[in-house]
Amino acid sequence: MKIYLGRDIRNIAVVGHAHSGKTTLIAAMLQAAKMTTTQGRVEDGSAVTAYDEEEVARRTTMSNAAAYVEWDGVKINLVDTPGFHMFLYETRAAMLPVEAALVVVNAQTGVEAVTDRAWKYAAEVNMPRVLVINQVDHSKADSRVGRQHMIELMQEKWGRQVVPVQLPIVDQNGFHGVVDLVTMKAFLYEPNGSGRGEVGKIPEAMVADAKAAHEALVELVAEGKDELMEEFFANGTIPEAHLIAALHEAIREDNIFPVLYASGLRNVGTDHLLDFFKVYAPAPTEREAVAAQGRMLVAAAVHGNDSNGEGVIEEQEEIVMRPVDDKEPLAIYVYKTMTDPFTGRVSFFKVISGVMKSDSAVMNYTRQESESMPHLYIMQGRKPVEVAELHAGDLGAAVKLRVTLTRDTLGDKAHELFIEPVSMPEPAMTYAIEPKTRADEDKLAPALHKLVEDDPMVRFYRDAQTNDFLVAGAGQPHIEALVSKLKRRYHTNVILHEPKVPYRETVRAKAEAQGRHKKQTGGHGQFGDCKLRIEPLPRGSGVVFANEIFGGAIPRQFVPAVEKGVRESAARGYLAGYPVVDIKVTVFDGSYHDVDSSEMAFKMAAHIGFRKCMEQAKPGLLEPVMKIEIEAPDEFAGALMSDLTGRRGRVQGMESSGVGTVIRAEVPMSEILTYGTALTSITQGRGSFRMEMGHYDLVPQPIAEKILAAAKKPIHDEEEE
Ligand SMILES: Nc1nc2c(ncn2[C@@H]2O[C@H](COP(=O)(O)OP(=O)(O)O)[C@@H](O)[C@H]2O)c(=O)[nH]1
Ligand SMILES: [Mg+2]
Repeated sequence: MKIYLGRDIRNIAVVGHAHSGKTTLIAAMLQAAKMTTTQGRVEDGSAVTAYDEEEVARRTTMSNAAAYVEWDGVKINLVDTPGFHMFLYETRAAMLPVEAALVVVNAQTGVEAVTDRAWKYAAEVNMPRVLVINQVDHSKADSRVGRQHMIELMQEKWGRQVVPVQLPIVDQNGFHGVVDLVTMKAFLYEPNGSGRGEVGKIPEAMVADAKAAHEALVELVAEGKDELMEEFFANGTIPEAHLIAALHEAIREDNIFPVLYASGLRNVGTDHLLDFFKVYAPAPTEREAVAAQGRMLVAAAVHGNDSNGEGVIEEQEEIVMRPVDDKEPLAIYVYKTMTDPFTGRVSFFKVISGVMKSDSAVMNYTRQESESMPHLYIMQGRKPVEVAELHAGDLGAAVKLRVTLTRDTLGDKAHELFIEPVSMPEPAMTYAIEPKTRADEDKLAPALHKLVEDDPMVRFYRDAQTNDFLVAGAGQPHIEALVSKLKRRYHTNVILHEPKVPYRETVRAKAEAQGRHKKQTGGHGQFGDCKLRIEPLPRGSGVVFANEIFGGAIPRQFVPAVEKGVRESAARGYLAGYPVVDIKVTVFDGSYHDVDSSEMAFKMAAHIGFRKCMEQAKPGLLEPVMKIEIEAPDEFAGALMSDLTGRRGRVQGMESSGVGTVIRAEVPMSEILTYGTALTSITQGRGSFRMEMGHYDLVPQPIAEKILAAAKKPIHDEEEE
């Protein structure tokens, strides 16, 4: 394997709505560059970037994957991303290791919701964007949206910087070529699927259109650049070399978002995409220095000396700007880990700076442990290909690392820094899973542990009260895939239970009550007495305890026992055993007995006082309300809205792109536990959603009554006096 320098590398994230054909397009590019012998297909699991058994079974990408193409002296690293709403956090994370996004737009359906969202993620980090209208071969391509109209829609959405740099050649033989509007050459493809085009003449019928489109492009490129403008006005055009250089710069600076055309399935135009990346996409070394959090040790001479008179070492944090350069100290960032049944754990990383050589000893800054990497690889899907070194800006992988997890930064021991990871949403849904047999129970925790390490969105833990295994993730399909992976890969069978709704209890009024615990058993008695006040606090306040005892009505040493009693009672719940939250409990009076008072007695008194307070303070049930975002083709918007209303949902906003609609709403968690199934049936499988925890809200009384009746928690207490 040839060694590539940063300037000869391109890192591209391939993003866009599910089924726009991203995975197929990558397979086609690999085929066009002869990296594969036959073109991989998503249908039979042979597409290079769709190897995960769950993704193959579901025919959809759920996490990022990497591939590379050696093309005419450059290496193009491609990161395949999911196109489903629920997995958008992965798509967002893919922006970190790349310098450009290839935004794939389906020629049949136009710009769909996830494409637009991915666009926004790219825009947030000023990522250069190249657009490809894909599936142009499809019989329905153009018929729904229309080619010119598609460009107009995209310009409306993303600005007039969206400009074609190609025209597709479509005639009675279907889509079989593209016209390059920079060089004004046509590339014609054989229908054999090899992906290689030949230079030909622009079809007669297209000459006028091509000329007009060329001029529109040239004009936009020249805009705001005086020398180019002058050249343009003097000669009516710009020399090709100047145009190429200016277009490269305009793309790098987000002044132009070029539009190309392709068919992944028929492999038309994909070699030209590779050419385009080579010439126009920025190399990693062209990007600005990467901002990272650094840590410096400074001898704090000014701040004084320690007893030995030596300078005190002080730690300071600073923002480090690290240029993407071989001469800088080594730093790598892990953007993904996966556990492959053949290779074991694979850590995918980007070389931020310096040169990574095999056998380097590196420091994992995040975990503060050393890590050795005897071998370096680049990943072709799941297949590691060994390399000797990787230069600043390249993407690579290491296997079987000891401590390293996703989002860690590693590198040269002496130059510690931390790359800020892309933020992750909290898991939206928690399911209880139950091992089927005793043997499954033993295997479950270690297996889950491995899965959790690969996917930062998954959490698993044991419920302290019920001892259930709980697994949290992005949503139903995510958890289902996990369960199925447990079975396939770790031979662990579990039953997936409906998620439990983490209800809470609270109070709606202020109340005061006395708790008295008095018992005479034989000689020694027990005596505790406290007066408590309970009052509501704003959502999210938890339990606040205050002590307003004056004059020793309760001796100071017993106050912590009162607090303990209050907190225990609150955790145990009053209505149905759900924790009581958002309350302030104040102990303001009480009495004691010299001999019979004890911590135990005061704790009991607090339990009693707490329950009495609750009784009068208008207790209520709180439920989690989720923020949900649903996207589906426009025609389902009405049905989705009325379904949401039936689920006590409150619609917060709705946006339509002309082909797809995004609805944002707040819906109580209990009403959308199995929303995935409902959405599939309402939208005939064409909708997707994601959600996250929103806030807690009071459950309306009639519904609360039903929930409480169903919970039927036994009233456990030592209410006695
Ligand atoms: N006609 C046509 N179908 C395509 C093309 N690219 C992908 N498909 C089909 O669209 C479906 C989704 O493709 P896939 O690559 O998995 O899309 P992704 O979700 O964006 O990765 C598959 O059934 C593909 O065979 C194309 O260029 N033309
Ligand atoms: Mg895919």
